[in-house]
Amino acid sequence: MKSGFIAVLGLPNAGKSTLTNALVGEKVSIVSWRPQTTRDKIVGVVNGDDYQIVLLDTPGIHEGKSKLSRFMADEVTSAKSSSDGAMYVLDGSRPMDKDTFEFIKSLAATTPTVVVVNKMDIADKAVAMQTVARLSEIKKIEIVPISAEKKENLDELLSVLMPLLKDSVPYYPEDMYTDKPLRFMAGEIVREKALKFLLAEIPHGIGVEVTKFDVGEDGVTRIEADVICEKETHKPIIIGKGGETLKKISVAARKELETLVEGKVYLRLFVKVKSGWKDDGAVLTALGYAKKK
Ligand SMILES: Nc1nc2c(ncn2[C@@H]2O[C@H](COP(=O)(O)OP(=O)(O)OP(=O)(O)O)[C@@H](O)[C@H]2O)c(=O)[nH]1
Ligand SMILES: [Mg+2]
Repeated sequence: MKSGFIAVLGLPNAGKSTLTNALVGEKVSIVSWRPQTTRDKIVGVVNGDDYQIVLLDTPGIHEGKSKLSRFMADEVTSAKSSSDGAMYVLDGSRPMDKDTFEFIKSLAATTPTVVVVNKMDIADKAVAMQTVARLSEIKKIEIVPISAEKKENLDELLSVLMPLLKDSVPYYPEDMYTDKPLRFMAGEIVREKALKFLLAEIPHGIGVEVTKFDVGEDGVTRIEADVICEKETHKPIIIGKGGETLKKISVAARKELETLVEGKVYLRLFVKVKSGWKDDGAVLTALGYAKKK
């Protein structure tokens, strides 16, 4: 039996969470077309007959000054330091910049690294080949072109991840594919739908706090959550004309939550303004964006 922790690293929007979900075969991490979707280190467990890979999906690396940005950066550092190897995910549809090349080079010097060239389904082959050619200058890395969205070449990816694992019993029970409770997943699903239905810059300023998560004797799961935004002017935009936008978010979230809990869900969303919440320790703790002791 071989098992190991693999940190999933890369720039915002590269497809780290899409890939994590594809390998796990379950949705453990939310996905959106906007950068900086993932905020926490998310565990996704891949079980095979004789192996277990514990993926640590991470927030895309970006510069930011808020306490939330620092929390996100710490989550990446912690994933890196607690893993046996790294999977660096690149958006293969864009030319690789010099900083990324240097980052991968220094990563590979300290950690067994597999570089994943993702989005091959939409990539210009010449651009992707150029990236692969440049990367092959780096010693000791494996390079695998894939499409996470289309689930292409994932078997090849798994086979190059195998040597990064250690002889070890599995870390997680076979039926456990993530470590986060349903309550956390509920907040994330609401945030994913908010990212989907809201325009412009507002989504980056959104946090979701689940204030109630009860399973009643009638089997119905009652969930209440606050959608937190930064500015008074954002509130009517999130609610929408006649409550239309919030309704869209709520309906889409409820549908997915019902699949997740395998039962009926009542979901109530409230919009709250908390200016500067990304720097407010108490709010960050309530949202789970604080170091666990
Ligand atoms: N065409 C195509 N799109 C992809 C692929 N993988 C991911 N995407 C899209 O790329 C966008 C970003 O995907 P995510 O998985 O959220 O990216 P991420 O790296 O986790 O982003 P952050 O959490 O913000 O760091 C989404 O719109 C995905 O649907 C792929 O293989 N092909
Ligand atoms: Mg992500």
